[in-house]
Amino acid sequence: MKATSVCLPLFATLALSVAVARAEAGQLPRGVAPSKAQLYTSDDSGRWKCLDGSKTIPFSAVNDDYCDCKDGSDEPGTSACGTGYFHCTNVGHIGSDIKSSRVNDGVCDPECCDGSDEYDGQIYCPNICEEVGAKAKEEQKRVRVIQEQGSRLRKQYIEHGKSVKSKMQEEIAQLKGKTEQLLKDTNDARDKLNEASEEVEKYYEGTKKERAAARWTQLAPLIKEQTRRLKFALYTKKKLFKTLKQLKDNYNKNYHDLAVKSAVAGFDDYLETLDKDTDADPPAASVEEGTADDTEISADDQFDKVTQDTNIVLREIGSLFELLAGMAEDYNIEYNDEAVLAAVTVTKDVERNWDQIGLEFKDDTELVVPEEESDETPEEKALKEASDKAQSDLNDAMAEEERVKDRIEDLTRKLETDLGSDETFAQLLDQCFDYKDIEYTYSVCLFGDANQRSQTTTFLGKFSTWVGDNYDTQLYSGGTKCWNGPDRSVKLVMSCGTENKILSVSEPEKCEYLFKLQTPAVCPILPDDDIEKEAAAPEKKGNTKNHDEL
Ligand code: MAN
Repeated sequence: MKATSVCLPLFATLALSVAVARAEAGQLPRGVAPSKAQLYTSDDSGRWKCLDGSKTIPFSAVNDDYCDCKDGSDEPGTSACGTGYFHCTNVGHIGSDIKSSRVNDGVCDPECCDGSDEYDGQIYCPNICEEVGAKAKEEQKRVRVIQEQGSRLRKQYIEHGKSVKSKMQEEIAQLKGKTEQLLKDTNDARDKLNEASEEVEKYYEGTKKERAAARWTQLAPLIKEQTRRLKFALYTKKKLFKTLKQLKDNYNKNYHDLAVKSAVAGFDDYLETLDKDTDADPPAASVEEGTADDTEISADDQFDKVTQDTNIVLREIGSLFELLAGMAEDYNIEYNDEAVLAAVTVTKDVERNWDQIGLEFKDDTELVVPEEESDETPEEKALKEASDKAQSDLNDAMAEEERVKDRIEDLTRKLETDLGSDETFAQLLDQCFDYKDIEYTYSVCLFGDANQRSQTTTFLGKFSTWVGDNYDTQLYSGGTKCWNGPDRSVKLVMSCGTENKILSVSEPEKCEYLFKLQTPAVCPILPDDDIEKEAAAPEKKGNTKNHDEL
């Protein structure tokens, strides 16, 4: 039915009583939507029943500015009831209902672009429906274009989702079929490596003596030199020991020479530690150089042993010499104690000798053990190569097993993920998006993690669930705990758009973030027919059935 009875703004001089005119026969009462016309007809005796059935009144009482019905249905065109609804026809745009209390309230309601809600002359509300309608149509067109493109993309996502899912299922079945063989391959490779290692071992065991002898030949000069140094050190130590012993036995106790007494006391202490610490004196056997025939000890061990023994003796020389040198510095020459004088002479001798020969104990003349000469035999080379190959085969087999295991895990996770109706979200699975604001860069990998980055990265949560039934809102939870607040979490709300993009990020509550993502994945699915017709519309305007609906 056409809306012919709607009043446009009346002249300001018109009185309210006139404005609240009773419906003429065949005319719709003011404020009644054309779709409700059937409800506003009088019976044969000119009476009308409130829509809630609460009362029957004369039809002429409809819109008489007096509220008769409980539901306010008798006053759709006045504010007498306030509880009913006034319909603005809004020709040129879309009709709308407003609360009847807003009729003639002196405010041009934006819902009534035709100004029909203000007809008592208090205020003039121009009809701007053409303009508003044109704008709304423009906006509708813009949205429609996005939805059409989005719909096409979403259909592609769905196709992709279906094929990806079945491919994943095939792959997982194929990989699972392979795992037993891979395990066997790894075990075989491990057995082969063990065999090859045993062969190498055996070879080394068999050539052990030969190699030990070669090493003895190689290190012999070094061991010889180290042994010579040890002998010299032992000789010096003995000399110092003997000197102190003679001093202790023969010095004249009547002189009370403190320097001498201190040296003797120090020697007594030394003797005491010697009793307790048997290791302090190197065993005589160490002085032997050893030979290649010596199967008990390797050349390297022999060299280490002689070197360690030398170091022990050097430390002792240090202690003994210190006692004598201290005394030689401070003793009382006046006493002319023969034992003391003899000890001082030996001390000076050792000092002189040490300055010349002892130089070789300095760090820069340290003996350095060379690497073992490897005259690799062809057999050894072949065995080593076989062992290396077996090791690398085992590594490859293990890596392949691991790769297949990881892939199965990844595929299982993806297959178990709720990718929305028609698997739409398979396209976005693990796709990541960033959004930069002044302070932070936010990121989310769909069905994965959300983060907040500045100097450091703060974990905002992991995908936990869809919210509601529309597949347009996701929750990421279990993020880093907020100081004095909850664990961080993200609500990701999606809207239709032609590209995947985060539009905004906010933090409505402390540590509770709101990401707005635009994506074709939530665009409405339009029938292909509609889209084709839309695309063809400019050329075939006349033939396009739905065009006016845009
Ligand atoms: C960091 C950021 C903010 C958050 C505060 C809470 O600064 O994660 O987003 O509001 O911590 O202390």
